[in-house]
Amino acid sequence: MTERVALTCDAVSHSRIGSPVTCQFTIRNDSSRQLPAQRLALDIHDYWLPCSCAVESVRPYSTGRAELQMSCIYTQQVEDVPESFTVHLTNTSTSQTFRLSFWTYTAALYGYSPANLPGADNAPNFNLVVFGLAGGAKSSFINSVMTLLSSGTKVLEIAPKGGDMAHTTIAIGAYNPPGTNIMLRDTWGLTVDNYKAEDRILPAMLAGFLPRRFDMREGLDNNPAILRRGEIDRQKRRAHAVLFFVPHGVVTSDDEAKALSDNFNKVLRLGYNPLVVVSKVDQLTDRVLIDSMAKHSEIEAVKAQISGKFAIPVKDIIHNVNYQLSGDRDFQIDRLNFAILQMAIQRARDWCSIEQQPLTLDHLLHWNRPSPAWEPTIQSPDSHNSYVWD
Ligand SMILES: Nc1nc2c(ncn2[C@@H]2O[C@H](COP(=O)(O)OP(=O)(O)O)[C@@H](O)[C@H]2O)c(=O)[nH]1
Ligand SMILES: [Mg+2]
Repeated sequence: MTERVALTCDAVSHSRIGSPVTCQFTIRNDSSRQLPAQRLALDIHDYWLPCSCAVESVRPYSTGRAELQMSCIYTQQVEDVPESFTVHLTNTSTSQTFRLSFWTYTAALYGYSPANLPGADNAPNFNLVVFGLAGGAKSSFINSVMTLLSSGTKVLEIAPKGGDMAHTTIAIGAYNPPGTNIMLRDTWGLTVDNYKAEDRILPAMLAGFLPRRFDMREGLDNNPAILRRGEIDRQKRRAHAVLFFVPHGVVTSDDEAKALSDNFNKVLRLGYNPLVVVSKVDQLTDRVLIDSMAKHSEIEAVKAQISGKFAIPVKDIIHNVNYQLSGDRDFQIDRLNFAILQMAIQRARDWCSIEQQPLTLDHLLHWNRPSPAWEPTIQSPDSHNSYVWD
């Protein structure tokens, strides 16, 4: 007799990747015979640990319930995460595949802390500075990460993102996904007119001297009080890794490419090996939305061009796609941004694993002005109560 048994998955816990996922099932018996007590088991898979749960006997034309806790094999990587899983009832031929429509890939990240790493200087968080061209999708990336590290099903929009000048990031932002040791620092976008070679704003920012909400247009030439205040606890804001956002179209603009190249080299001289993120690659191919981690020829071609132009190994360049509209989470977008975040944290850990020479106040005060020392009018640091020194 073929059993007339239907299996539906009613709920999947909003789990973080790496931590167990709890799924609730309904077992409907559409036959006139009692369904015996049995087990509901996950099909063998490279990503999941084998697991099963008890299913009580189900009377004719009735339903039963089961709850399965699925844990991943801890050595598995983000690339291995499947988008769907299959379960079967052990005493019948019923088997069903379900999609996991969203994921939060974060258990591994929650374990990371800079504490005890010699170069971290007791900083509580990994400070990941999101830098790059204005309109390069920096703030959108931060929103993608805040969504990724949340446990909900909806896309979050926390960092103000652009589209028009009024919404472009000017002040420094700092975003700490709840429960993590990650602080994403949003910055003023690079254009052909800012972050000039003689400007100390980027070194001051990376060295942790500048607070959240600091308007980066203000500059520092008339503002040494900020640097003096920032020096007190600069180690907790000091950058541990820099993500360098390059929209794919940059390869067509020489001026912007030069500004990027100059600042890329400046970041290198300041002791960081930036992770280059080529953004908005959905404009190159839609296929990235279907398999975000695969190699797509259009994207690989742009990576090769950028690699040649900036002398960066292709393996240090990763692509990015963000959530565009608030709505529901997406497996492929989460998956790709998790990979970016994981690479950035690895860079931060590498950076922290060696004792780093901090840039001093003296160094910043004398930035590009060897002598005499720069000492313009002193302002009171209290004049900017809105600053947040976190
Ligand atoms: N096509 C596409 N557009 C994006 C993507 N990410 C961001 N954008 C858009 O690019 C514009 C600039 O984004 P924003 O995050 O403000 O850039 P920022 O200046 O670097 O912070 C906004 O209109 C975003 O909606 C993406 O992955 N694909
Ligand atoms: Mg921005």
